[in-house]
Amino acid sequence: MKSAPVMWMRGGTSKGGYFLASDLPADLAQRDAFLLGVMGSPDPRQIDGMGGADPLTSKVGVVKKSEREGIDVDYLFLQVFVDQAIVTDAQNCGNILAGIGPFAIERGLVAATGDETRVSIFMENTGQAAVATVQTPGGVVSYEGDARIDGVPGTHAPVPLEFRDTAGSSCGALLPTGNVVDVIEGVACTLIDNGMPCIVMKAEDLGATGYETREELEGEGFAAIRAKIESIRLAAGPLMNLGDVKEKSVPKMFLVSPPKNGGAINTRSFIPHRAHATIGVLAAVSVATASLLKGSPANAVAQLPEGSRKTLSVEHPTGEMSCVLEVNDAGEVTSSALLRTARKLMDGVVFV
Ligand code: NQM
Repeated sequence: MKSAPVMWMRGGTSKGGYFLASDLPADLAQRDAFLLGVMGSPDPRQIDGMGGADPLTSKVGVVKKSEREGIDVDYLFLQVFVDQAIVTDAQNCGNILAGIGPFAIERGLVAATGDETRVSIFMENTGQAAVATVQTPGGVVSYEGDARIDGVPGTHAPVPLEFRDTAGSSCGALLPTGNVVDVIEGVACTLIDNGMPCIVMKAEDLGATGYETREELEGEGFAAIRAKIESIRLAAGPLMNLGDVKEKSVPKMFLVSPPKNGGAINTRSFIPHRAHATIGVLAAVSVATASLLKGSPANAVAQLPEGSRKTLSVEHPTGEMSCVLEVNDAGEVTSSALLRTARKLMDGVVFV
């Protein structure tokens, strides 16, 4: 295949190509080869493709009308590696998810229902559902508005996202080892999956402050810590039911420290080999959930609000992401909600 219709969108703090499933090759090897060509991978600069030389801008959403009860569309997320010839569905992405509702309405898969349209989305990567609320004044998707999210300049139309039952999305259980803390390579870690497989560690236990910039995290001075983080990740993969994770983009790795700007917890994330400029959506939900677990490294540094409906502001290198968590009497997180925005950047045909 040499070309396909595509919409390029920013979803949250990520960016990528949004395709109808019917516009991509049905054969998975052919699909992946096509998408590598679209992004210009493998090449650290992705000079011969649309990718932005960053895992956060080398992403794909594949959408089709759903045949599932109560669901509007099915969404498959694909991470196209930048410098390796890998396309993986082993992770979900809550940022690209923010563009799925608008895209589904724009492509006529979902009819607008008044000023706001709720789109229910089945996330094929993890077999779970989300609901996105899209602004549709006059029945047309609007990207303009007053909502602001850290990591994105300006303001845009709000796209609130709601999740239920995300525990164990990829690992089979919220705590795949059954433990709040596992000590790996001498470091106390929480191996957790509330929508995204994550490993949460105290920054200070790795010799970091937790307040480094993305450049510092990716610099020479941090190389030894990065190597340690990667060896913990490789050891933890099988414990999290993810198998050998050498060539997988999960689990994501988190260094946590006390909040500095009035939030609940401060984070620095590796996804897993680049430092995140902000934080992933389901990753933030997973880290916020870890912070509620007594005895966990995250709990030790967190400032937690009272009540069964908690807004946890998760601080990251360029601001914060507020996660609204509903907690039941047993202290378990039953649902989460976050604010994102999205924007249509172009609609056309991409060539390889
Ligand atoms: O955790 C990046 C992103 C993500 C993932 C990554 C995400 C999520 O910020 O739901 O959004 O972890 O590779 O887009």
